[in-house]
Amino acid sequence: MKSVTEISGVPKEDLSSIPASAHPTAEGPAEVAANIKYHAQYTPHFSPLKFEPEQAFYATADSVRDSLIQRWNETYLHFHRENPKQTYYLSMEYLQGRALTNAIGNLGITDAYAAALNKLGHDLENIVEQEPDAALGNGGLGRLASCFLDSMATLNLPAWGYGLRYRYGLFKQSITEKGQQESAENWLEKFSPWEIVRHDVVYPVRFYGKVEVCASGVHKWVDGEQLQALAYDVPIPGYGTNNTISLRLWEAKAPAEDFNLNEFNDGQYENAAHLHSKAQQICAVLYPGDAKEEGKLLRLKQQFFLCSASLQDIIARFKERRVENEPIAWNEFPSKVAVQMNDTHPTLSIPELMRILMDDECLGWDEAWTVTTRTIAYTNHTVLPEALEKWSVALLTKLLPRHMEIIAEINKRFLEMIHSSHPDMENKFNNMCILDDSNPQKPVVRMANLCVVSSHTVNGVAMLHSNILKDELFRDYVSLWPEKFQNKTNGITPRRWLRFCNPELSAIITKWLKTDQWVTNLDLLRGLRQFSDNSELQSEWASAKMANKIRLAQYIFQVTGVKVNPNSLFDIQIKRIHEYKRQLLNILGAIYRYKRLKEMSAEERKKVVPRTIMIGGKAFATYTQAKRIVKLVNDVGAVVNNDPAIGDLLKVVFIPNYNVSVAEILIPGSELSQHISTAGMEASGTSNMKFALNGCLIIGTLDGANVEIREEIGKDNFFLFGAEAHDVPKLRKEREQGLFVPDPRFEEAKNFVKSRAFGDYDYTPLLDSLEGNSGYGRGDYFLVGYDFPSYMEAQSRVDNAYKDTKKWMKMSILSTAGSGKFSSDRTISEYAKAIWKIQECRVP
Ligand code: 26Q
Repeated sequence: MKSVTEISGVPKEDLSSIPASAHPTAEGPAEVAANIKYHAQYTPHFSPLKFEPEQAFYATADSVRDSLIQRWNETYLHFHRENPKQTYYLSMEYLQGRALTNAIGNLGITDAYAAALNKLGHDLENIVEQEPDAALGNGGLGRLASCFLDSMATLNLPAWGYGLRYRYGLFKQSITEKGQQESAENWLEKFSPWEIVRHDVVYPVRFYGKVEVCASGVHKWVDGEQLQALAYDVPIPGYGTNNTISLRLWEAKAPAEDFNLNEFNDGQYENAAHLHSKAQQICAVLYPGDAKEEGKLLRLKQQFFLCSASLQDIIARFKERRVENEPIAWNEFPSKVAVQMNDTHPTLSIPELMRILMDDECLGWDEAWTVTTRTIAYTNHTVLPEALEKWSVALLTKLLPRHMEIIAEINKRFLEMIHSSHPDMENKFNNMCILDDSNPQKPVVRMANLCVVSSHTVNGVAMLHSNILKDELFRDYVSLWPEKFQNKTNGITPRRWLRFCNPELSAIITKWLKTDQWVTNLDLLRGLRQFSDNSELQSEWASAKMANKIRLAQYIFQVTGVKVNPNSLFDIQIKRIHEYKRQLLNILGAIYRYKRLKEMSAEERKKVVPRTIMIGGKAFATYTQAKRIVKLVNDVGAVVNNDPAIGDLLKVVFIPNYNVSVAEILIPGSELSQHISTAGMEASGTSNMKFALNGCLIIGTLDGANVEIREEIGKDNFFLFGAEAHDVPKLRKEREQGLFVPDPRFEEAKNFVKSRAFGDYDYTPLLDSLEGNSGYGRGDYFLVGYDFPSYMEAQSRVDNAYKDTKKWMKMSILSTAGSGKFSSDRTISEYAKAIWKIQECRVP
């Protein structure tokens, strides 16, 4: 048989000279090439007769996987021997994106792989694009979890992640005449080279059943149905270290013996595999629609599945690592284990840990409670009432009868404690209790309250957000436990979000700082400040930005067919589509700009700064109002972009199917980005940090992490507008009283839409959300109208600043220079020190 590469696409040299031999720890180009060729031939996923980019990607990934597995084994062994306290990050979401560039970058073998692929007739840049995104998350919360893993590994912390291995990730978005369409994102269609299936790590997980009380008084959860959780480990390499940690993703499967061969042979195929198909449902999709009861039940099953499997695994490890033959010292559990809950989604780990300790390990309530509350901590990511999880008591009782008993007991004991120790707080019961039976027909469990009562630490994700938690949402608890509440301002990994996605700018930074240490010590970026006026740096900075803008323009043309001018101001808003994020404010601003442009004389138009407005993001499939916003952006684009009178002066582009990989193209090419949520509603935001780090200026409200970004980069370098969080309730009230007087420009923009300037689609329900005087979602709850004039005024400041290129470049350099604080390395160090109490455990 011919060797694979001899018959590949366009061989650059005589490929037959490259042996197909295994070099699992290869670091030089020749050995790497041989190892890639080895995988193409001996662990093929396709016919070995082909070596097109896709085949080359899988062979390359398999080769990188060799290096990862080696380090990952060493890390596990090292942690096992050292037995340090370890953190387990529980999250229903991880937005990992692609792994290849990140893996070879973190391992420091990018050049070797680029050279090796060249030898094999391929281009690294082209190969990495073959990889589908792993999108096991929605947005900020999932991406945060992924950035955290990168930092935990890089900081050599004994920590790892637990999640679910969804068969289909976040839906794929396409845009048609009707607006957003969703289709399944089959990221596992081919297979994932980055996971290691662990047939040795399997746990039973029970649903339904009943509670029996033994003669000893011990409760036992029995019967119901049992599935199995099977582990898939994804190695997470740190940057510039051997430490490689695990993201352990659980998959549900039915026990093998549950396949009924007799039924199958009898032709009853569906019955025979009944439990198998039930198991498949659990990890089928991220966020099953929950309009119906079935959807709610499935989501609850997913949450419990994650909690139960992870805790069994954590406890097994705790037992495995104790001194041989010694009894289990449960009081030491919290000095070996820290569990962090990413929002309330893994809350069931609280009653599940209690249940295991009491019912399986025979601890008493008090002892179990001490262990649980010293182990578990909770991060809150939202104050929006509709995003605070509530589960119906009926549903919990049916699916998890023993857990419901335990939750009720936690509630009862909490209320008794208040009654006896803080009788003055009894009037706060309604706010603080875990069980809410204000509607006796449908009592619910408030998961956030359960988390606050049962965690040793509760944190918000930006200073402003943490203060809102303390002053409003959790105010009553603060008087009970002031020490419990902390802030941990979010961060992003500088590896993915600067070093790898923006190599041009990275090289300039390294050159001027005379070190590349900033990649792991982002505060060093501050050193750029002294050069912010330097015209040589400014011109290098400008050319890097231009190169990235050109690349972005090409991408836009490829996915939308719209030609945008790289000399226009690139203005971007990318995030989940939500009314509180106010993409509607952005597009109404664009509509007003368009209308003005049309009314201008040719002479006036000459003074206008050309602008390309890009908006991207997915709307939840059942969120009708958000989908109308997507439709409006696309309709406006269709008119504006084809208006010959406007030309390059304005383009409005909707970027379809926004995801991590798309963000990696958009962010480096951005000049202005919009973070314009109604003040007090965005817990933190993390894309604001990514943009600022890449030298993009921000137009934004005093919300979430914007507040701290503005402080770090300097007030003069931030285009601030809008109401402040503490004014919002008063403004809403004034609105209810009919005191709001809209700005004429706002009326003009809305009327332009009403005039059907952008097509026949009926935008009445969307525009109506900006009218009226009362009620959630009506009466302009998100204050778009109130903030509009101040937004437009800030946009004029943007245009003026952009006319002065030197000034703009200086601001851009200062944005990057001021972004050091927003490294997830800083965030994770703070968690490690103040919440988890864990220390570095570096693999030699
Ligand atoms: C709630 C109830 C029922 C079903 C689903 C949910 C649900 C699901 C996902 C609630 C919230 C989420 C996701 C929230 C999220 O992504 N929050 C973002 O977290 C980021 C990281 O901290 C912050 O930067 C963002 O400000 C915040 O919106």
